[in-house]
Amino acid sequence: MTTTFPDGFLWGGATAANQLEGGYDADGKGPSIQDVMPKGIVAPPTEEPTPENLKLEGIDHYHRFAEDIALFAEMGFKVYRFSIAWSRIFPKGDEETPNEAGLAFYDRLLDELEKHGIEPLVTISHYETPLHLARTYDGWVDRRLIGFYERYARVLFERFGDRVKYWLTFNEINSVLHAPLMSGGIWTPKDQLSKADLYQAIHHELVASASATRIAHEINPDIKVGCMVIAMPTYPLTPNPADVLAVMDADHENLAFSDVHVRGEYPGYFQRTLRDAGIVLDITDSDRETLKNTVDFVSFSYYMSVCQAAEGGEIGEGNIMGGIRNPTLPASEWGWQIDPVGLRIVLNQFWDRWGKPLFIVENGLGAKDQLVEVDGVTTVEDDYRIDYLNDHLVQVREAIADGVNLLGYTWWGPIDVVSASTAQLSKRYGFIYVDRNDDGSGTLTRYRKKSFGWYRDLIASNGATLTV
Ligand code: BGP
Repeated sequence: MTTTFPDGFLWGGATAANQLEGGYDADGKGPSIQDVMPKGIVAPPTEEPTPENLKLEGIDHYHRFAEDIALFAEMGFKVYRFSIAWSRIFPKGDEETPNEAGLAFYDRLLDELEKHGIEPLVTISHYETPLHLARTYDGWVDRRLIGFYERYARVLFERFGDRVKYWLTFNEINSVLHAPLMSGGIWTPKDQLSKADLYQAIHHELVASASATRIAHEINPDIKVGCMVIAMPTYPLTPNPADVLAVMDADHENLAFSDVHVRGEYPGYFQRTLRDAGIVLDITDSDRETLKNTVDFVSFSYYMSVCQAAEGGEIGEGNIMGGIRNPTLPASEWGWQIDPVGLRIVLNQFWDRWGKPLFIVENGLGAKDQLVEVDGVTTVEDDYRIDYLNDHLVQVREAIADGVNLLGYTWWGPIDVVSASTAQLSKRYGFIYVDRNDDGSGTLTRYRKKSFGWYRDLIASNGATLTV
């Protein structure tokens, strides 16, 4: 058996608290923005949590985490990426002292991972800003969020820093321009926000991220902190230089966030964007110093590529930012275009650009699954998911052969969770099926899909069972 995956490659899966935990008000948890987003990003938030919001119960991981982690262990996971719900730790977000019961929950979760020898990878903020911070401060538009986040991050590093080596500061930080509420906790509706407000919010998040990196390294120099961005390779729709230039502009908008995280300062093209828009950001000398605390690695989600053009082209569906449809590629049932080669391209692009270790912390296929009985066992014959996974990992193997330094790969939603964009449960990513439906019905029983055994064998062989 041959494999180009390095020894110690971190195979696993990734989730986010608000999409699977449930227990939305358990043990002193305060409401987060997700508790009032019953439709994800496809409709405005509600005033109060409403029963039709599937995230309030999620898949009840809050009470079933031991069972779920045992299933991950059965697949041989080396790493599990999860997020900490900010409002479990600081229910409103601006308190002085944390909620002990919230911290204790993550102690128990980490105990379970340790029992199975699974390395934790923790996202500090995954689309779940405390609702109070959104409503009272308008989220990251307000500079005071930096201090609240620093306090929160410090509590986490002090409590868990000797048990958790890998940390991510913000999930998909480059999505703020596209999903201001979900990504930036910004309560003002998107169409009423000025560009200046959005860029100021971005600046505050970037400073908070760098500050958290500094705090983590002070508390424990062994901690590795990464940024996390949506990777969306962008192709010119035609060879027309104007289209290639449109790609450059789109790349700049997407990559600025990691450029700052890796280089510790704003790139020239970003400053030009601000100049051209007549925006003068409030950036203090102390902010500039803080930004110099650069990340140890770059992590990203990868679902799809897009095209860009100076004019024309048909806008397609996509992961938050989207773009022009590529006429050469197939798409998922939700219109996200499937492009395994794009993953190799983006891995090379990122490695060439930053020379920092990379981590694929999300990749996956949302699909409608059908439960069936096979030899008396309830399962899902999800060959489409296996094909997607196989084809993407073949390209990952190629990228590693190209010389890319890759720490690991975590499949998005190894167990079915509530979708971030549409808040559906029927958009399933898991190797484990959860009996819960979009109308909230279901027993919450877990079933192993066909992909469960496929991924288990793949991990056991360190990638050697891939087929071309
Ligand atoms: C990413 C988010 C995740 C996740 C994933 C799949 O953008 O970081 O939280 O949900 O996309 O997206 P969706 O759930 O919308 O299908």
